[in-house]
Amino acid sequence: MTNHLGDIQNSKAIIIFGANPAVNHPVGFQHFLKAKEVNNAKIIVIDPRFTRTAAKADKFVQIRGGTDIAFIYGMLHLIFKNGWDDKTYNNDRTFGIEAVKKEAEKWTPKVTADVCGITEEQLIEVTRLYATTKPATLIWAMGLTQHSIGTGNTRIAPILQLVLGNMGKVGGGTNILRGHDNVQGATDFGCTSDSLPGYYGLAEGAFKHWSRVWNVDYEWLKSQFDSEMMNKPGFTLSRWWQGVLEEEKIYNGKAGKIRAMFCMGNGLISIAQTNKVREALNNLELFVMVDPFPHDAIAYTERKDGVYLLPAASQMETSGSVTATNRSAQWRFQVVKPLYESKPDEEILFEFARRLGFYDEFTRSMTNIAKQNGREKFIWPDDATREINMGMKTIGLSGWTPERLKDHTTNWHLFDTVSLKGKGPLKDTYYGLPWPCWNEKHPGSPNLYNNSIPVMQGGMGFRNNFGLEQELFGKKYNMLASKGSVPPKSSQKGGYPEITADNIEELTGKKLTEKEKEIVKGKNWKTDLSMILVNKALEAGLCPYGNARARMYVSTWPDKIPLHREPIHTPRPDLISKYPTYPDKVNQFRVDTKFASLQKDWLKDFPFQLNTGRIVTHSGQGIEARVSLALTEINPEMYCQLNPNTAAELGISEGDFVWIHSPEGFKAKVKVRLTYSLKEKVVFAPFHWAGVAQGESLAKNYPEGYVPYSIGEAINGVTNYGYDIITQIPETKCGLCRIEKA
Ligand SMILES: Nc1nc2c(c(=O)[nH]1)N[C@H]1C(S)=C(S)[C@@H](COP(=O)(O)OP(=O)(O)OC[C@H]3O[C@@H](n4cnc5c(=O)[nH]c(N)nc54)[C@H](O)[C@@H]3O)O[C@H]1N2
Ligand SMILES: Nc1nc2c(c(=O)[nH]1)N[C@H]1C(S)=C(S)[C@@H](COP(=O)(O)OP(=O)(O)OC[C@H]3O[C@@H](n4cnc5c(=O)[nH]c(N)nc54)[C@H](O)[C@@H]3O)O[C@H]1N2
Ligand SMILES: [Mo]
Repeated sequence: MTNHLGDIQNSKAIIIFGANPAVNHPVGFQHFLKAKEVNNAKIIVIDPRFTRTAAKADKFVQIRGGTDIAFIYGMLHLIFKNGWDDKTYNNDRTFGIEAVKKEAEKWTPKVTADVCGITEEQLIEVTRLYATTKPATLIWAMGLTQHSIGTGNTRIAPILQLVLGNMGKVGGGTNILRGHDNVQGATDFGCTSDSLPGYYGLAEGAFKHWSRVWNVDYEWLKSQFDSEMMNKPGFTLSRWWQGVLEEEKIYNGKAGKIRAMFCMGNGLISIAQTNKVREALNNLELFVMVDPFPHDAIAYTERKDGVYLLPAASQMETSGSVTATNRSAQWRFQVVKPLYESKPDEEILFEFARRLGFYDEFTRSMTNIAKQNGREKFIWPDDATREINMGMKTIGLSGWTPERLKDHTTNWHLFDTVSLKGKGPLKDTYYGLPWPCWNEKHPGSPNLYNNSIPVMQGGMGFRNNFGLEQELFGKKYNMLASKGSVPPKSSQKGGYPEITADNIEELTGKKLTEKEKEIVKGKNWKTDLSMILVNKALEAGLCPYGNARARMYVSTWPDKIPLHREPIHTPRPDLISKYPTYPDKVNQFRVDTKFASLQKDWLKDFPFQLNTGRIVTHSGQGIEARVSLALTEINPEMYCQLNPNTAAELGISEGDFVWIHSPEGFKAKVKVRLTYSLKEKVVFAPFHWAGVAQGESLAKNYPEGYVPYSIGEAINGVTNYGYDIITQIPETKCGLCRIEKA
């Protein structure tokens, strides 16, 4: 999220792609409604379903799933044609618009309407409204990401905002509504298989940086790995099962196939190919589940040994910082001590580290921090937070001291909900210190890339992350921002590169002492633990990461600019030759991923489109709500939705059971609810149920006395094979299926 929920109240137009905040972010959605009521903002919803969010919209366009790139190019076509693009902004602050313009030429209203399944008038009306209203914000969530072209989707949306000059503006930006409590924090802290904490990557330099922070010898760290694999991304959550089953080639170094699984806080049945997950669970040698609840995934294995369920304490029983969707942090204070035998996650991890023989290394930097503060033992989670302050420069977490975070949380009544600005003792800070919060004096950055305010008030340009020069159409482009395009009070008059020991004196115009020079030698702002480089840059009004151009064109990616590609299982096979998916990909996160080899005309056998998502009374994989009697009572059973006309054609009535068949040969038995919110031949199903597999109840497999109040077919048993080309997120929003009356 570049801006924040309150800031949406400053928007005059809000376009929502593939998000249903009325249902999934009902508290945050209040800000959208206020923008409409108080600021007369126009809400535009682009979704294959007429959702509760769409019910509040001024304009709703019911596009075919998986065609957002086409739709946005259709908008861009009209924007360029009518001169609605912000030329000064793009001249000064972006790179690659020529390539976008060239692609947009192809997307006339006629072509776009055909691909998206809409009318030309709808596209024209929405584009005129959105492009001529400022400031305007763009919202997205899972409707854009869960596709084989998910990465393309999440690039084209900011490109639209850049072309219109909406990025880095109050009331503008791209506001991506994140999922779980603290999912932003989990991402920042490196819970992905291709990066160390803080997006440092997996290169040797990244490991060396963190070994300095952790105070462990780099060689020791290296010795923990199969050296060949240390710098390679691991398996992803969506494909771990392939590493167990080894049906296809895996690239897992000396270790070979996966034999053990330790799962902490995930539903497991929430990923696509549930039947493969089930098989993999049965084939592990060891399966450890750390969760507050006796979990559905346990029921998916028949095994009687090698399975351990460790009771985790819940969030009420733990404390520490959690990061909200807008990159701001709050301190969570413990409400009660862990009940019964449960333990907080970190204690379980400490215990593992102890038994595996690396507790000392695991906790060393916290112990050092304690000693520096005259204490014998580290304090959890305060000293862990201080460790992060020291190491996570990339996203600017140095200013998130435990003291400041607690101060903000306990005094939250002192902050304005629209601007996030504090009052009284907390004036000149923004609530939760949204990152980057460069140092202990920095107020946090409510809106990313806002170059109209000084860096020490939360301003900045775009990050200099991709070198100083790029080539496009045979011409070389400087990647730094133009002269004049710079936050006020800066020692530089225009663009500048990221801060290093070598350029700091020249950029700030200030000399370092000999001692300082010695300390920062060979370092840059990301790796200098002394903070000298960051602090000196800030004193000169410079942003540590530089002041560069936002990049629309990426020469090293499969799609240099986003391209529309039909879903692997497309309901428009006639469009495959024009908009084919990618070639199959070899060794992506240690497995091969199929694209082109699977894309064909599936339609004659699987004539219905399958879309999945959420309902308000249930959550995620569902265990947390299906063990609540009150919530289960509101939505007691798994179901799918169908358009009444489609149902009538199949002789299906409300309440009938159907079999949903997938191209992979799996099936699910589900009750039908009828609704005109879906177009004909589209099926929608929530993914909150588990405990029934291809019609078979797994109730017998739960620990005795722990069957949830409601179990049901997991729709991920039939969501189709399909993964994003960069991230490997499953294509759960765009599949095909066949429906038969059960
Ligand atoms: N009550 C409740 N709230 C939740 C959750 C929950 O489980 N229950 N989960 C949380 C989590 S983890 C997350 S990630 C968020 C997710 O929040 P959302 O992304 O809002 O959730 P979804 O319902 O998965 O999908 C959003 C919308 O995308 C639409 N869509 C599907 N395909 C396409 C497409 O190709 N293009 C477009 N434009 N739209 C499409 C769907 O029809 C749906 O209306 O919600 C969070 N909030
Ligand atoms: N078909 C389809 N599939 C989807 C999606 C979709 O839209 N369609 N959406 C995807 C998305 S966006 C998401 S985020 C996933 C969600 O899928 P999951 O992440 O599997 O969902 P949750 O049910 O939230 O799982 C969280 C688990 O953590 C446990 N837990 C809660 N607090 C703690 C704690 O403090 N410690 C520990 N150790 N455990 C805890 C809960 O009891 C629960 O079992 O599903 C994905 N799958
Ligand atoms: Mo999510």
